Amino acid sequence: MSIVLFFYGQIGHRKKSARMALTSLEKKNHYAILTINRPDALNALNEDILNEIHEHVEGLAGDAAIRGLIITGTGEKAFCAGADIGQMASFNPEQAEAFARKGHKTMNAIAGSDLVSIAAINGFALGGGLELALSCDIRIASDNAKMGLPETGLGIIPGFGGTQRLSRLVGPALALEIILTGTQVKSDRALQIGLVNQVVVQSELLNTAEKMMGIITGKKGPEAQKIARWLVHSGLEQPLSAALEREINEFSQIFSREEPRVGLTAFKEKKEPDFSGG
Ligand code: CO8
Repeated sequence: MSIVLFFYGQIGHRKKSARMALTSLEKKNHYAILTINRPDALNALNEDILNEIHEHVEGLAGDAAIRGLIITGTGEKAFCAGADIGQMASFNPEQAEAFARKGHKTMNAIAGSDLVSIAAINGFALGGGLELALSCDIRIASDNAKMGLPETGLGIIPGFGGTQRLSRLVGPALALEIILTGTQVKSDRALQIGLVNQVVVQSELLNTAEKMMGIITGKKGPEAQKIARWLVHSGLEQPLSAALEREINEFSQIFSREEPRVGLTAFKEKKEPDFSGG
């Protein structure tokens, strides 16, 4: 049975007493689904939403049963249309830095946690919305999704990690094309350039993300997955020779754990491995 938790925050332009859920968290078997609930502003990220996402991720990190996180947005129009433009309009440099740091803290919490993350992109993912998706391990988009970093058209730059995470994912030339033209990349092209892993019809989006997450958090060795994920991410910041050396080291170290015995023996005995013993 799934458990639904609601977090409440304040919407800037509403009266103080009027509070509504800005994000929701639904726990399934071994993963959780985090949904941004601000459809009237196309799920744009204000400080409250950034705080809530961060709290959810921190909370899940303390839940040993949960190994994965799917992030999506309410409705069929937008995953997230970016940082709250209204909130940013009056920023001075100090406020801009504080907001950028808050965004980075949230994105880094997702990327740096032990949770495997999938962004289920159900429509527009622009600016901070795409940056949120880029902080996830895997992106699955609906066929109506449009992704981009339109910030330079607003006279600002991507400030929640986009200049770095996008170029690492698709390469500097495509990242610069996307950033400097501010174009909205449709899902078929996003698939072509490796910005998303898969494109499905809107009605199948969450099912597809859940199915993939079910496979990931199902019958695989959780420690092996954790190490492999860490090697992929941390290796991007290292010279190849050092990253390859680290792989050898981790490969040898894993044999001091129980998981290889469980997995390799099960294969020999033609049984399903049971990694639940840890
Ligand atoms: N922030 C606040 N409100 C928004 C945002 C946003 N990013 N995007 C849409 N909305 C609101 C609209 O104002 C509108 O509200 P209202 O009904 O009250 O007028 C409502 O959502 C619906 O939007 P539209 O009427 O515009 O819907 P359309 O279908 O006509 O257009 C678009 C959809 C194309 C997505 C359009 O809304 C749009 O262009 N939105 C802005 C997209 C954008 O530029 N995003 C980047 C923002 S900047 C950013 O993310 C920087 C991140 C780093 C920050 C660093 C910190 C300093």
